[in-house]
Amino acid sequence: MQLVYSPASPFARKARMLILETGQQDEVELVEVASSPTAPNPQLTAANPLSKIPALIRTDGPTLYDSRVVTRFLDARAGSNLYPDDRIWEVLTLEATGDAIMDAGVLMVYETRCRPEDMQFEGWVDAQWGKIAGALDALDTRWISHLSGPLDMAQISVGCALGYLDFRHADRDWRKGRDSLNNWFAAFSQRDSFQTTAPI
Ligand SMILES: N[C@@H](CCC(=O)N[C@@H](CS)C(=O)NCC(=O)O)C(=O)O
Repeated sequence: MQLVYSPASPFARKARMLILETGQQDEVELVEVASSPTAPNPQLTAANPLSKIPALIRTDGPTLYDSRVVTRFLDARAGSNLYPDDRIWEVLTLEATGDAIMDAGVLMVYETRCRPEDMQFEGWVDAQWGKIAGALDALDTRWISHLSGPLDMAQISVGCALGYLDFRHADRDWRKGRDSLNNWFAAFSQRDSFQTTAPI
């Protein structure tokens, strides 16, 4: 199998962390591409018609895309139970929260990187940050007990989302006023799988 990824992508990082956590690194080759909404990479488009990273090319079935599909497949394949039945709806909702933080954070980057300067809209960028701030507050006040439980895909998603905020939006200071989330992330970010997949 091949995982089409970019080192900066938080969505691909979810899959890369899962691969390391479940010991599948010898079975998934990492194929690096550079792509953007305005300059899609042909190799990526061949794997995923939406030209979005990541995609998992399989030899025995169709290519999978959307990080949540890729991670669910790789988890099932390894039998690693990162989507445990007994708390599946919480895990999926929390994973969706992490993914939505990434979506908004990536869109903020695209606004300045992909749009001509005279078409950029600061109010729209701030509105994306508003979504992120709301999600961070929810994580800080409602989800710490779940985040502190046994490792699951929700924690990996939230960890990758916070790592992306540090990577691209450090100036927004997401930690301010969110001590519980900050403390959780300080411990989570010590994992080898997190450190090995740091964005560049
Ligand atoms: N929902 C998708 C989002 C993936 C995504 O937006 N990836 C970004 C890179 S971080 C991308 O490929 N963007 C290109 C585009 O939007 O055209 C997933 O979870 O895989």
